[in-house]
Amino acid sequence: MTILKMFMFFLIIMTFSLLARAHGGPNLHEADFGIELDDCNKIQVESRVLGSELNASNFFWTAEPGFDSHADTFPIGSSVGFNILDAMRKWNDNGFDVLDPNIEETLTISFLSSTDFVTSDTNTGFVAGFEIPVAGDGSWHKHLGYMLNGVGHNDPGKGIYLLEIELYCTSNDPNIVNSKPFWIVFNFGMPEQDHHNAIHWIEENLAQLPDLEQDGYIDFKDFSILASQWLNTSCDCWNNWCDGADITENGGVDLLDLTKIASNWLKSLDGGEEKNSSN
Ligand SMILES: [Ca+2]
Ligand SMILES: [Ca+2]
Repeated sequence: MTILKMFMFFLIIMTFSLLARAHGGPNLHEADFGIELDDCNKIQVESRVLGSELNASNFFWTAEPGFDSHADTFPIGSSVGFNILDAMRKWNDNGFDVLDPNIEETLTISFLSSTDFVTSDTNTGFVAGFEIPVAGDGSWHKHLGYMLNGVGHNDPGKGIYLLEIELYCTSNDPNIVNSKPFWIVFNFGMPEQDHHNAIHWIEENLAQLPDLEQDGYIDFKDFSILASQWLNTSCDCWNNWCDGADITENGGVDLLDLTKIASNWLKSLDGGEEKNSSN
């Protein structure tokens, strides 16, 4: 099948999948992120998105959600760290807008150990976080602190704020692969229904987003990667699920994966449609 024919086929599927798209109910969990390693030693975070609450009476600070793993998950002597993957974003009722750290709110992530106090702040994009050693039994159960900062000496504005992070492990024997991106959605002063809606939007969009070439938009570039792997049945975690084209991670690139692209066609992170195909 040529790419053009396949694309026509794809447009038909897209029409049907959009018509059939179901909307589930809100699903808010406020517990720790469970973490484990998969067969390829990649860090798996059990929930891709969790909610958290911030209050002025607690200085816009929280230590929830935390992280937890079983014993023997990580090599003893290694450390687990995190990276901030993007600027903080704020819910706009349809998606999330990027915040400018020079004139809008930022978030400080901190950890106090017996010997050290370490912090990392959100900025305009990627920020390397910090590492905390694995416990003597190979587990990693930690609660980082999260503080929402206003501009200058002002309190932060009410809103629903989004933090995107990943986890990594310093072990190189075995080599451990970074987690997928995951999200914490902080609510400061907004109705709980709005918080539910924002978390639900992440679950329906970012957590499922088949952004194969990772530019924040689902478009023909992503479709082309899927087309180049079409009907490949040897996808596994060792080849990164056929370069991501096996979106469902069931071993093959087929109609199920094509439907995932179709149902997210032209979606972007701010909830709007792609403005320009060169973006
Ligand atoms: Ca893309
Ligand atoms: Ca698949």
